[in-house]
Amino acid sequence: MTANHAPHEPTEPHEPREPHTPLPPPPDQEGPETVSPTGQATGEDPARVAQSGAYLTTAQGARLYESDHSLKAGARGPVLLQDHHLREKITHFDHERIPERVVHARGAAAHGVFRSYGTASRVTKAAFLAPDVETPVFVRFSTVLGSRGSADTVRDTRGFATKFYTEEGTFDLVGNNIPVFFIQDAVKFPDIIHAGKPHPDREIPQAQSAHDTFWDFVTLHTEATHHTLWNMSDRGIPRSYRMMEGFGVHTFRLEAEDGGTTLVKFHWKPRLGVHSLVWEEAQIAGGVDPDFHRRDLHDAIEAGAFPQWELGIQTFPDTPEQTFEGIDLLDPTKIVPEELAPVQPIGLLTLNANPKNFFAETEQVAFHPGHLVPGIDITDDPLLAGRLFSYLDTQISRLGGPNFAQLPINRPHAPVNDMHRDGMHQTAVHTGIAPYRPNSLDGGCPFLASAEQGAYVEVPVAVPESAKRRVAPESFGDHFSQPRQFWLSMTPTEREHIIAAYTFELGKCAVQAVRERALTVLANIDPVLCEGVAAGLGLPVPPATVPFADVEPSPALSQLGAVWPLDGRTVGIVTDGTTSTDTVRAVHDAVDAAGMVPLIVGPTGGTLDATGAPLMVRRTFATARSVEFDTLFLVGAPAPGLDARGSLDAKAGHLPADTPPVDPRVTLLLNEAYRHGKAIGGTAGAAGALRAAGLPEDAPGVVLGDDTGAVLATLTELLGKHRVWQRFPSAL
Ligand code: HDE
Repeated sequence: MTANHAPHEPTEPHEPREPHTPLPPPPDQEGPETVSPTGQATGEDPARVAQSGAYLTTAQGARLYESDHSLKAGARGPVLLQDHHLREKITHFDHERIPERVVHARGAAAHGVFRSYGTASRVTKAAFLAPDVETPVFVRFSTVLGSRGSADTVRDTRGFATKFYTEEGTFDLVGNNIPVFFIQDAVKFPDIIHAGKPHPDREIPQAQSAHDTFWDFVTLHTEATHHTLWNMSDRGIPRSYRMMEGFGVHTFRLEAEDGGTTLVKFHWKPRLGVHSLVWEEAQIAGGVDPDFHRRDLHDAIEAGAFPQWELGIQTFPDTPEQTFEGIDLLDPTKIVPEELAPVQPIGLLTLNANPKNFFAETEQVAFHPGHLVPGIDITDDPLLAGRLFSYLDTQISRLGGPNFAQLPINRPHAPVNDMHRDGMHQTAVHTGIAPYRPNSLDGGCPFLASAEQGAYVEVPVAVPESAKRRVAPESFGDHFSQPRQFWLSMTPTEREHIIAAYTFELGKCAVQAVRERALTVLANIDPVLCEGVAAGLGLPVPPATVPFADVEPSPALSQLGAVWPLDGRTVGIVTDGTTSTDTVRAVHDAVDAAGMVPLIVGPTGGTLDATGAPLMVRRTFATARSVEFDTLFLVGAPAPGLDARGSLDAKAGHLPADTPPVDPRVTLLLNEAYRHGKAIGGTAGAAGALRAAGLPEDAPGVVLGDDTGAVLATLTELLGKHRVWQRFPSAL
């Protein structure tokens, strides 16, 4: 038997023949220890047990001598039913899939750590929020509507669910990237989801809100207006999971050591800022790289550009009214503007390890807003109440029974002694004979804890005295003032994007009455919005049916204006295979040193070695598409060389005579990057490629020159603002 491979040692091209023990999982990927009912470790980590020994075996551990052929009556005879290995292998395969999540089916996740600043300790006794406590976390991001295999970049809300494995038990913060929700009462959840999901007859469209049933529902049910407006804004198409905010949405109640309570809303603030795709980019990415966000998260973590978010809270006095500045804190369709209640940072989340097995971790992780720890309690938000039921219930059908908390990714890091027994997929071997209490036969174990010993004790909030009724509070009836506030808080460019999004989505609706009703809703938000969309649809502008609320804009809602770090941003270094590789390398290394990801794009695969030291090509003109790059740097004169294709463009006669032939794929790359507001830099020789693409050299955000350091410095500055916003002229 040989020694194990070092983890990254290149493997041999042929199948190794000599048996050796399987590689152990890297330390950060080991599952937490299994703990018995009496708090003792119950043996080996199942992740290891699942793959031990050097030989291929049946599920029962019998070694196999052959696994490529079924057992047959002779080489050409029938396959025999007695082939237990065939039957076991196929049967297991037949059951490999579990039901996908009914919502949030498409997701990507990462491991990380949360370090608390301790600033929350004045309002909560939660131990993981005490100063400098580090808590392991697992975070899953998701889209809502699409199936497991749907594209990442669709227009949708994104899930942002965090599992904190605290010493007092697991706390799940199951939030979204949009701070409000479509409905105010859980009983409406099947309605909004049925409306958003594909039509039940043809099961289309996939992962889209641009269809009649969605718009039918949200225009009849106007409490959805605020969330829908956020969806139609750039928030609906994030550039990256790393560049989204997260929100707990509901108001929670924190309890301090002295029993004092505070109402709070949770916010995640990304260190990289909040950035979005432009719609055409999102659509192209949906085709050329449906895994765009999943890949981005994975690659950033692999490259060591660990994404970070600050967790913050808005705090409000816990008054009997549960309102703040007139805003009903129990209404999940309302925000509290940050200008009224600043977000106070309480800790830092860093995602630093990718899952090793998608199914075991990302797919099997089970979140639940009812996973709470002492110091964090719920409020009477009626949407939250329904969620407290739904998440536990859904895991039972999705994960096949009530024992899903035993799956490695779901196991609490606190000792578990719950007296639950048996059930489907029970993997613990419980000991003792008295899983009930009170008992004397197991020595009275386990014991109840007092609040001082860390028991979860609900805050004894008074319940309002009232008759049972199926009604909502009056304040829940205001559906338009905050959508108007959001609209007024947007910059002209963001407003243009919103108008374009509504026009696209409603343009995809076939039913005229739905489009007309949608315009009536928009008329109640703002006339400019309504007129813009009506013009695009070719429909008359209806009058508003409610008076406009007198609201102040909240500048914190706009994504534009600030300058952000560039960690993990992708720079496409496009070259032609004839330029000195030393020049290309210099640009590559400078990009790398700036914390960004340099990707060399060449005419073909392999190595560039025109002059200078050889350099590997990472993308070719055939595999590169603009959406992958945040900015382009053209080195040399890409790309004469592919004469046959390149000269086609020049011959077409629409270019100046001195225009060099340029590969049309490079032209496309440049055109798309330009249209999507991306900065484009290059050496002086790249001017011809820009001309061939019909782009002016002096356009905003285009910078050429042979001082590559200076060009990169300008590109970096532009990229800090995310896009060259001047390329989106706005009439608004
Ligand atoms: Fe969810 N939601 N939800 N939701 N939700 C689920 O639980 C549900 C709501 C959110 O990465 C399901 O395990 C109801 C708001 C995220 O695994 C299900 C209602 C918010 C995820 C469920 C809501 C969310 C889910 C599907 C209205 C933001 C993905 C699979 C009362 C605060 C978690 C599952 C992951 C998933 C029910 C509304 C966020 C069916 C009934 C509001 C991020 O239980």
